[in-house]
Amino acid sequence: MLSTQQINKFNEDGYLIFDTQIPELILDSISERLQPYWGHDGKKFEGVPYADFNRIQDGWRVDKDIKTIATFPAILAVLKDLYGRQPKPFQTLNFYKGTEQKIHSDSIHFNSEPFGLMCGVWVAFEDISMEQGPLLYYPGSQKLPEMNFEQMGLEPDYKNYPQYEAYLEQLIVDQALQPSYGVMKKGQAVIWAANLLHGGSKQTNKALTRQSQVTHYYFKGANPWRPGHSQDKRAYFTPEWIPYDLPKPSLSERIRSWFK
Ligand SMILES: O=C(O)CCC(=O)C(=O)O
Repeated sequence: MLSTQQINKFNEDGYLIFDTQIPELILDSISERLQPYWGHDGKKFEGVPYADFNRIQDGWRVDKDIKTIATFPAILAVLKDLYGRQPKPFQTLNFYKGTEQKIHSDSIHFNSEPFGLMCGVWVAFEDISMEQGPLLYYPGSQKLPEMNFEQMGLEPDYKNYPQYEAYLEQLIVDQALQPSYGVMKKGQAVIWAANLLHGGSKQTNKALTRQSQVTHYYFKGANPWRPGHSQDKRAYFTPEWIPYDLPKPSLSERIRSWFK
C-alpha cells in the first residue's frame, strides 16, 4: 500500500521509484537464461515478435519468470493504488545494456482514450549507476499537453518520428526542463506516466551491463490507439494482454460488495 506522500509525489513528478520485493533469484535466473542471446553471436531468441543484440520484446510469451515480473502482485498493487483501476500488462522489453534511446513519451507509441490510462514500469536487474546509462526523465513533464504528431504540425506517421524527437529536444530547451536519472538498486522499479518525457542516458562505460525489464500497462477502461498508425483515422487496437489471475478479494471486500 502506497502512502499519500508517495501518491502525491507520483502525481506531481509523473514517476515513482519503489522496492518491488521481487526475489533476486527470479531476476538472476532471467539474466542467466538471456545471456546467450545478447550481442551478435547469431543465437536467435525464438517465439517472440522482435529481438536484437540489446532488446527482447515480449519474452513473457516463452519465459515464465519474465511473465512473473510483468504480473508481479506488488507491482500491480502499486499501479492500482496510483490509478485506482485494474492494470492490464501488454508488452515486455528486456534490455542488456543502456538503450541511449532519445526522449519520447510512451503515449506517442501507445496512446489511450481517455488520455493517460497507460504507463511503463522499468525493473532494475542489477544496481544501476550513472556509468551504465540509466533511464533519464523530466519530472513534471507529464503535465504538458497531449502531443501527438498533429500537435507538432506533423503528419501522423512513424516516418516523421525523427522530427517528433527533434521537436521534443527543442521543447525541453524552451521550457528549461531539468532531467533526473534512474540511479537505482537491484529489484527497485520506476513507474512512469504515459505522458512523461523519458529516454536512456549515455552509457559512459560500455563494458558494463544495465540489465532491466520494461513492462507496459493499460488500465481498465482505456481504449488503446496508436498515433503512429493513425493516418486517416485513429488506429484503435487490441493489445495482446498478458494474462494473470486477479488477486482474490479479501473477506471485508467481499462483504462490502454484497451491500453495493
Ligand atoms: O531503458 C531505457 O533506456 C529506455 C526505455 C524506454 O524509454 C521505454 O521503454 O519507453
